[in-house]
This record gives sequence, C-alpha cells and structure tokens, in this order.
Amino acid sequence: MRTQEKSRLQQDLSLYFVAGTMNCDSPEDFYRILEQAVQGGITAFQFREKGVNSLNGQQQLEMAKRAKDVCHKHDVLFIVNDDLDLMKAVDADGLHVGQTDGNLADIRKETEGKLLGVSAHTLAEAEDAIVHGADYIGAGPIYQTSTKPDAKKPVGVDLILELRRNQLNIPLVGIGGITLQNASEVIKAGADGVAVISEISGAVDPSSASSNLLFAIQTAKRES
Ligand code: 3NM
Repeated sequence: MRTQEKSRLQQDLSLYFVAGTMNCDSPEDFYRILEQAVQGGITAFQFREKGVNSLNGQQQLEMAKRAKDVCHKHDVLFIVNDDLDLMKAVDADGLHVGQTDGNLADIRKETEGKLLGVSAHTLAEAEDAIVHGADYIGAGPIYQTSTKPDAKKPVGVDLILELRRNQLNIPLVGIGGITLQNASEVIKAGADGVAVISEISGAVDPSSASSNLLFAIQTAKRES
C-alpha cells in the first residue's frame, strides 16, 4: 500500500463502529443508531450481521445496501464482516474476516481492489495476516467484552505495544470492551483507531457517544 493510501486508511479507521441488528432492538433501531453514529462522526462502519436472530437472504442484502448508502453519503467507509458474496453484491469498500473465516490467500485474491481487514489475537496471527496481504488488523479483545460470546481472553494494550515493538506498522485498530474511558489508552499504545459495538449501539445518545469518542481519539493521537 502506498504511503499516502496508508495514512488515509489510518485516518479512516479512527472511529470504527461495528454493528448488526443483534446489537439493536429492531431493524429500524439499527438504522436510527447508524444514522446517529454517522452524524456523530464515525469514520468507518462494519456491517456484522451474524449470530442469533440475525437477518439473512434478501432482508440482509437490503439492509446492507441501505447501510452502505448512509455511510457513503457521509464519506464513512463501509466494510462487510465475513461474507464475500454480500461484499460483492453491495460493492462494499472491503471485507473483514476472523481467523476461522477461511483461507486468507484465497480471500485476498477474491477481494482485489477492496480493503481486507483481519482479526488477530497474537503477534503470530498478525504477522500471518500481513504476509497474506491484509490492509489492516483488528487486534483484540483488548478488554473484557460481553458482546461477542466466543471472544477470547482479553490481551490488554500489551498486544498493540507488542505489534508495534515488532515493527508491524500496518494500520491497526483495537477492539473489545473499548469505551470513552479507555479509548485514549488504546491509541497511545499505538493503535490508529478503535472499533466498538456496545459503546455506540448501547448508548442513550449514539451521536454524542460517537462524537465524544472521536474527540478522545483525536486528542490522544495529537498527544502520542
Ligand atoms: N471482535 P464491544 S471483540 C466483534 O476480539 C468483536 O476480535 C472482537 O464489542 C475480537 O465493543 C468483539 O461491545 C466485540 O466490546 C466488541
């Protein structure tokens, strides 16, 4: 990735909201939260419609299209979680995959011209993702999270420090249990951004939650 593209991506990943209908009361609530999050200043969004009670088929496709339109109206990156066909069907900006979502070399071939994000829990997983051409890494869970039932043991900001100490200078976001209170610690450890679900989806006011988070992130970046 060229230096200019990389620094643009580092900016675009600053406040990365991840959500699906499972994280909201209803599909309509999902749109309300997304609209407000966009108004509040999220810089990237991941459509993660998976797990119990998630939508599929045509309903899922319609929802992804509408979510992409909301994002693109405000220059917010639109990434699809772990569904190559859906990513292609909606012409999303990229795909995000976990460690068990398939062969990375094959996925990279299928996502040519798109962003590819990979979740990593260890230095070895992050190195492997980079070898296979990942554009960014989602490192986590940083803190305890109850949002993802199968989340691994929290690694703390130590994982981010370790990746940076080992010269992994790929765009990087921390994920898992990140809140307004701890976001700046994640940035100061070397992350380019934070990815959150419940801190925005569960907020009484998702717009203020987003703008407060963005302010904390930008302040921490300036101070780093
Ligand atoms: N991935 P919250 S943790 C989707 O460790 C996801 O890869 C994780 O939700 C990982 O911000 C996580 O509510 C859940 O803690 C993040």
